[in-house]
Amino acid sequence: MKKDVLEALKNNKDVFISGEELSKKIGVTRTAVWKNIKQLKEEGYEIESVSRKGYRLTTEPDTLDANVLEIEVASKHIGNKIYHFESIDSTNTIAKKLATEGAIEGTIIIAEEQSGARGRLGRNWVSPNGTGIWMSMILRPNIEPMEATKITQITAAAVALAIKKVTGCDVGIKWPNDIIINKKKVCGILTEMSAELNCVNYIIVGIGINVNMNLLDFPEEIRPIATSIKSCVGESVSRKKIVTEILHKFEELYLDFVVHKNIEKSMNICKKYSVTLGNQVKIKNRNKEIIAQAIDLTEDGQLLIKNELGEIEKVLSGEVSVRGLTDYV
Ligand code: BT5
Repeated sequence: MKKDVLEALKNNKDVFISGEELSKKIGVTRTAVWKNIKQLKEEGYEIESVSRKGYRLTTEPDTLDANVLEIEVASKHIGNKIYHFESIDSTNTIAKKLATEGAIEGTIIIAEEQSGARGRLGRNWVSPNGTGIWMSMILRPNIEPMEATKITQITAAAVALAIKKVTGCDVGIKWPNDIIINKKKVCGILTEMSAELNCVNYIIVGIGINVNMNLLDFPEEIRPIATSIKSCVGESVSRKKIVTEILHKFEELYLDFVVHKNIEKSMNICKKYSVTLGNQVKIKNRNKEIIAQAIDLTEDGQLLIKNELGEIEKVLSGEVSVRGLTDYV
């Protein structure tokens, strides 16, 4: 019911709506409306109340509360169901559990803080409380397991566009799973999958974005390579706006791919924002390290490189560092 009160206030932003109107709209007593308004105020909503005029929502807190996000995202697909946690080990782990239990495509898991967040290859992902976006999406695309790399590219494209639109920051995509601002990593994407030989059961896409932390908030070991949106903008930015924009953009590009089999739009965005293409890269795979020139992305989301012998090779995965970025060692 709190969600209904909030939705009605948000739909009438900047104008007053009377307690009577609210109670009729939602189908509850005026006392119940008042109690919910009181609760919303305690949660940080600034709601003006004037006798004979009613209530008016003036300021909203930057909460990632599931009710609020569901209203904001207002999608029947990506974001149709949102779970919000104060603190959990990893949104990807919870997402996997929910997917195994049958959660539908588009379910989102989001947390204020993660205690055991993962990067690729079991690496650690720093996720402090309240300052970032730590979320996972459950997807059930009807694609071949080999195509999962495309989902990472679609996500990178959606995140880059969303950050650019909400903040105006100059973003770059470092193939395959990083978003870069000012040569440093602002976001990492972790795509995990459960599949049979020829079909995907589910894919979990984890997205970690440093939003409102100051550089000194990062542990010393990642300070040289990590940045936040706040450091770019100069002030705090609404996480809710960024999440909403990501989910909208992702839904558009993802449906283009799974329904219309069109990946071109996403790949063009990945190419346009790429900080990898045209640069010298170092690729580490198991014990091998090669230096090459990154020249293109394939339709499948793989990287095309020209090695030192002038031969063209396809890179499917692996550690890629790009000359000019802070993690190039
Ligand atoms: C990634 O791995 O970049 C994928 C990160 C995905 C995190 C999200 S958060 C929500 C969801 N739930 C999870 O448990 N995970 C996902 P990789 O490319 O392997 O990069 C990991 C490396 O990035 C680490 O070894 C550090 O060097 C660096 N790193 C760790 N935390 C960082 C941070 N907050 N910002 C920038 N760099 C970081």
